[in-house]
Amino acid sequence: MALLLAFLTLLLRLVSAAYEITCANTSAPSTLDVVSRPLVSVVQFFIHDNCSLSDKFDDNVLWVATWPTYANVTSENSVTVHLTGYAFGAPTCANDPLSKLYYYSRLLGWTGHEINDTIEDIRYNVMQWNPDFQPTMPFFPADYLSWSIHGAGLTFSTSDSQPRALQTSTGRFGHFQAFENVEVHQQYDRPTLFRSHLKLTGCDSVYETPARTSQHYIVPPKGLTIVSDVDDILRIAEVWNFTAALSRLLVEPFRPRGNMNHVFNHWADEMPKTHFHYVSDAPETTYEYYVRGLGHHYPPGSYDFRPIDFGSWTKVVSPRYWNVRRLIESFPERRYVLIGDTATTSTLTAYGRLEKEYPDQVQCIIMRNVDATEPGNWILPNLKVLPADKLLLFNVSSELNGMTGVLADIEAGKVTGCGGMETGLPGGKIYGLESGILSAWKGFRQYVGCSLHGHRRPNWVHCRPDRPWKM
Ligand SMILES: *[C@@H]1O[C@H](CO)[C@@H](O)[C@H](O)[C@H]1NC(C)=O
Ligand SMILES: *[C@@H]1O[C@H](CO)[C@@H](O)[C@H](O)[C@H]1NC(C)=O
Ligand SMILES: *[C@@H]1O[C@H](CO)[C@@H](O)[C@H](O)[C@H]1NC(C)=O
Ligand SMILES: *[C@@H]1O[C@H](CO)[C@@H](O)[C@H](O)[C@H]1NC(C)=O
Ligand SMILES: *[C@@H]1O[C@H](CO)[C@@H](O)[C@H](O)[C@H]1NC(C)=O
Ligand SMILES: CC(=O)N[C@H]1CO[C@H](CO)[C@@H](O)[C@@H]1O
Repeated sequence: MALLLAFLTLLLRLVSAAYEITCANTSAPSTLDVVSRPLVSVVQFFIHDNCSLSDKFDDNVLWVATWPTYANVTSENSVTVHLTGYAFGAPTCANDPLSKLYYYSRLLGWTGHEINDTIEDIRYNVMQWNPDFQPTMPFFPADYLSWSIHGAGLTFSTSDSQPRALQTSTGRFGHFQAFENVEVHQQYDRPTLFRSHLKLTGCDSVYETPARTSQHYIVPPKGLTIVSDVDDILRIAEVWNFTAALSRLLVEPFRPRGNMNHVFNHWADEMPKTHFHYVSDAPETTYEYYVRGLGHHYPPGSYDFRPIDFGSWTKVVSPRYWNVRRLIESFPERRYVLIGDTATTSTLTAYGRLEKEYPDQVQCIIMRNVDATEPGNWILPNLKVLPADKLLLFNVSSELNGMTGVLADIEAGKVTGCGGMETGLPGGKIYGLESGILSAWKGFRQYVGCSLHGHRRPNWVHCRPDRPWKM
């Protein structure tokens, strides 16, 4: 009887709880929206169950989240700015450190770790790293536990223009994306920063909607753009180890990988006209961690993340491809060097496809061979999707030391491809279909076998990250 009651209560909360605030301009749901709704409800329930519904918004503030983007020069005195981000409301409880620790330790529990006294452990450890750990610290951002703002309009303004409405409104999970024309009175020969303000409109007047300052780099039509993935190439993430990846993302400080920060900063010093664009497939709700960390260690640049938007299936599946494609279409006369690592399969497929479709723009693909340095990695790369004649594989960042002059030549249009630095595909270790099947099986064993069973897993499931774990 009690079980039935609990089940009914759960069911009721699943169907009744839509963790969203609706404003004036809601859009009709896409087919994918409708199909994914039951799954989304379950996920939302698990995300929100520690924050009571009455706790909604004590402060009644609806926020806009956004990150540095790019702007292309459209004519002599105007640029087209890429605007993207999401709108959210953070319930008071989402900023409560204890609630954050509760969610974090529960996530750890799913990876198979004993969580009896983890809350105290984590609290202790977080304090070690951040003695002034405050509820507002980026650690496990409130955005994760936030409510989405559906159907809000946006106004855009700059220091010398009046607010005007964007031709878009926020989607079901708060996501928005638009291009907007801005008048400028200057010529640009290198990426140049300017600021604008975004403000939500069309929501109930009980909510406060503060304006958010956003940053944009005006990038000239010609030159070199370095597009880079972030996880396991620019920062230590260890995406193949769920426990480590989770802890690195949610509690540890951002740590650059290898000496890639020195390599990038050297390139930026030597080639001040180069544009850097950072692309991650991490959901956009983690943007603050990435923008803060990369901003601290790497040259300034623009960003793209995985949009929380179920508008179309292809965009859900391959956000990296669509993000870089949008960038190339905005600057069709620029040349591109794409950087990533072999443990992120989405990078391999996206880069391979982009090179096929934009062979004149995509000059060189630089990939870190993760297998050479990280024995724990079980993800097998399908390197065959990459063009052998434009591929530079490296093991450690010192191999990129001779690259600066080559990049300058690519920028100047003096050389094509990787300017003679190509390594081609390595002999022996190339996986085709085999890579998909083997990775899927190993991934299945790790995530389903190890993660879902928790610490009660049967002995025959040999879990690689299956060790007692303390931070
Ligand atoms: C965790 O807590 C349960 C119940 O309080 C207890 O039975 C169990 O022994 C504890 N496990 C560890 C490893 O402390
Ligand atoms: C509502 O959104 C659509 C696009 O999503 C836009 O064309 C329209 O102008 C918006 N209407 C209002 C009143 O903001
Ligand atoms: C600027 O970017 C927009 C959006 O991608 C694109 O439609 C337009 O063609 C670009 N303008 C130029 C001059 O390349
Ligand atoms: C990179 O590592 C691979 C092993 O994964 C090795 O075969 C290769 O020789 C290494 N390359 C260099 C330049 O050290
Ligand atoms: C996974 O990460 C945890 C925590 O950093 C570590 O203790 C464990 O040894 C890792 N497992 C592997 C296989 O690298
Ligand atoms: C708002 C709220 O209910 N927070 C609770 C979330 O769970 C942790 C651990 O059980 C509690 O300590 C918080 O008070």
